[in-house]
Amino acid sequence: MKVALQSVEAILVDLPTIRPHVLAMATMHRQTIVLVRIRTADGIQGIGEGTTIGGLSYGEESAEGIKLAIDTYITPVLATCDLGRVAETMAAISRHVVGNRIAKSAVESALLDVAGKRLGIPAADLIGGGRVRDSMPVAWTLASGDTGRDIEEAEAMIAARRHNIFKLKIGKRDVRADVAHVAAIKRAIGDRGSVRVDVNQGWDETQADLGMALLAEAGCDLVEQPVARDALAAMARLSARHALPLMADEALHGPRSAFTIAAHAGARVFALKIAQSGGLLPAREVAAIADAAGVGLYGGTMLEAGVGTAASAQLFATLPRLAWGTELFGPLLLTEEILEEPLVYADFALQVPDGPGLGVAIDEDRLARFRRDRTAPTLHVLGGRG
Ligand code: MUC
Ligand code: MG
Repeated sequence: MKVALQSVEAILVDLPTIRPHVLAMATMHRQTIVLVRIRTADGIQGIGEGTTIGGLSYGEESAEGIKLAIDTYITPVLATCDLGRVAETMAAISRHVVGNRIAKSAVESALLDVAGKRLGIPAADLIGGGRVRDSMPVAWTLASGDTGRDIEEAEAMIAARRHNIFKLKIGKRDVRADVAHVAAIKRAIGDRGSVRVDVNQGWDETQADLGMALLAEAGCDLVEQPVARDALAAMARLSARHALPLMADEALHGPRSAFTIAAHAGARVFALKIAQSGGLLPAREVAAIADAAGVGLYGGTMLEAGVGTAASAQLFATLPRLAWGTELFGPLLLTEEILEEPLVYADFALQVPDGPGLGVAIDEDRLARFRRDRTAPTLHVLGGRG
């Protein structure tokens, strides 16, 4: 029987961060997430999340644009679809909406939540034939902007057994100053943790050559997106010249870009993100391309809150190879929890929620407190049962 749409809500939610998060292109003091709530005519509610970083400074989609794409262009397509058929619904959306991968990922997550709830199984069982792991390692990003504070933060994380993989945000300062910062943190942590960097496209190829050579000496394990996302030839040359693995992040936009990067040996590792890929299903295709090409996988984040993090975890739980772990720490960077039950982080890992669908529920009181349109929610209500 066709599963018809009852209503769609795309809700902007502003959540403060626990400290300023300093990236090469922006300093975050809060995170804006877009929560999507899809209700079906037969009474099931699915939730999804679309989130980006730093307004429009990271990519082409902003939180406000994600909401607009869903409200104005995706909702009318959803109204024509059998929502029980997730892949078919997403294909219909893609016929009408080009790009807008984060918006699509949020909607696809909500549809998988609906589908899982209908069948009483986790989303992982729908998309990948089930889990191959119940928990996954989680990195923490040190990005306070201050070396001493970052070391204190790393020490506290190790002591609490929460994280022992650290990603350092660099690319804003002179290369040597950045490497000195990384080297100081690695010296303090020693063998108790892995230190990696994310340059967020901050370098040109010459700077990257110098940076990668110095970072290797400093004991860094991985360099994420050192050069511009469209500098594929430079990524390939850097990958060929340096033993230190280069990870593609901003360069990845779903399966086709993954194939192109892999075919040109532009990266040794992929930062796999459901948002950047356009959903869990296309992200799984990216993972398959990586596996076939011998490219390592790292479970990436767009610093989503609980819903997007749970959706990512549902996918990452199904991947046979996840050599570099994940960075699904988004909810821990926020001062406010909007899930009824927070995700569980313990022993350096995130536990995969095991309820039906995404396995998480929204705390409605907290959502009401932090949604941007506290007085006038946008709810698209469509016809009755169909
Ligand atoms: C990015 O570029 O990888 C992920 C973790 C973090 O601190 O920032 C993000 C975005
Ligand atoms: Mg990155």
